[in-house]
Amino acid sequence: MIVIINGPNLNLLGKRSPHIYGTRTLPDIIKGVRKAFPKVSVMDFQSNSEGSIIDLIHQFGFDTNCDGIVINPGAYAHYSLAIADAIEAVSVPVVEVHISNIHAREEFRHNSVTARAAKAVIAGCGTLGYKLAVEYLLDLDDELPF
Ligand code: CA2
Repeated sequence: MIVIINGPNLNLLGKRSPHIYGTRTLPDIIKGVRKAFPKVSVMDFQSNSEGSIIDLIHQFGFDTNCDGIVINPGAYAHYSLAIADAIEAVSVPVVEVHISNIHAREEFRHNSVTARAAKAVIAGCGTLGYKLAVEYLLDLDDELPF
């Protein structure tokens, strides 16, 4: 099982700012992931609240049936030490995804405090990043030693 968690404002995807985040809505993106991995059970959540995101990380982060968590923390990536601590605390591997290339944007987006705790980070691949993250998590058994 893979869990996908999307943070604040990502429920607005496809409705505004298509030049930055594309035209796909969040349900479209999740549908695309399920279609790409038909044998994998994909659970998805979106929350605008920091505490709920932390609760989800705790809920699935110790679940032996969970192969990994894909998280787009949205703007929380840039300052939520609480979400960073939650990611660091859990045993399930976590991949952080950003749709846009945060390093090519405003300076305040260049740093991700949550990325420090993640096993891998994907940024700037558009909504394809979610599929790449799932592929990586499912492939972790063949991981290279770095
Ligand atoms: O690139 C990403 O995926 C981000 O995590 C998206 C966040 C942003 O704060 C991060 O720096 C990078 C913002 C999500 C807001 O999404 C919107 C979508 C449509 C319209 C308005 C906001």
